Amino acid sequence: MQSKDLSEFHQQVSDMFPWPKTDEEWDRYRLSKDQVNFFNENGYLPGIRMLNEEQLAILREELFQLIDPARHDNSLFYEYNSNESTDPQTILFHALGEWRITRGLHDVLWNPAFVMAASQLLDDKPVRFWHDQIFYKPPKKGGVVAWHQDYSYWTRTKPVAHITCWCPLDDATAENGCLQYIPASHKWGLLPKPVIAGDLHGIREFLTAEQQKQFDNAQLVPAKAGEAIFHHSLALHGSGENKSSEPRRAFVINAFADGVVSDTDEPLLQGVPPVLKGNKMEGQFFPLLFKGSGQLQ
Ligand SMILES: O=C(O)CCC(=O)C(=O)O
Repeated sequence: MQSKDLSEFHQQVSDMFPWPKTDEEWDRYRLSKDQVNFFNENGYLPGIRMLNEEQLAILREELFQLIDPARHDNSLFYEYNSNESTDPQTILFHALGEWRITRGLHDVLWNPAFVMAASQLLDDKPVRFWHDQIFYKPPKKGGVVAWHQDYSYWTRTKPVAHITCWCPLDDATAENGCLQYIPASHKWGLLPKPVIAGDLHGIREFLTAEQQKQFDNAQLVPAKAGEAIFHHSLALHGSGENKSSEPRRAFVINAFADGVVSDTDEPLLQGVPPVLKGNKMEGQFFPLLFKGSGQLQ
């Protein structure tokens, strides 16, 4: 049976993430100036609490169902790769489009903690949804995500005004393949795109000697379950194998400042009607999530 397509609903369909009613309630989610400065300087910002234990339990259960193609209809995913790893020894599950299928992963787009931080890190602009992702690294043999810049896969949209929120459902550690960043690499400009689940260091051949040297300063960024890391779409990042005996599960929300346009006449995501070149990204698949941190609703 085909699931109901939750992309038709541009608000929460559950009461999982209570929407603040007053400016004071919103202030709970507001990033400090130091946090915004850290992001602008380094291109990433860890330690943003997104989910409590109850919300974590719901999203873990949804993800558990989604990674098993026998347990749900996966025709609504934009992409569904049970194993995207190019290394036969490892497995990397990677899918896009879960917001269309399960209630919690739909409603988390309207999580006040997400929309407030995203808007502040996009210079207080309104936040529009681009797409979501699941990355699941199974125990012992979880594959790598190669060093990359997210925008290198998104040049069909412009200008660069995109943000990523990466949220682990398990504590992410050096042993199970937490994210790693090169601080300030978002100031390097656009690099070529590597094969995402290919050689961890594939990008290096495109880097200058000076950029290569910055790998000495790469930061492993462990994160608690439910605590997100935000990053700039030009920040160079990747993640290693999961060698632990537990899974490493994460979902990702990709968004951009309202006003980003399509730069192609082709479909922007598989199965989604094209937004013609030069036209604003909006409509059923690209909902406005938040009017902006200066204009609370
Ligand atoms: O989950 C991972 O290890 C990689 C995530 C990632 O690269 C991203 O969200 O851009």
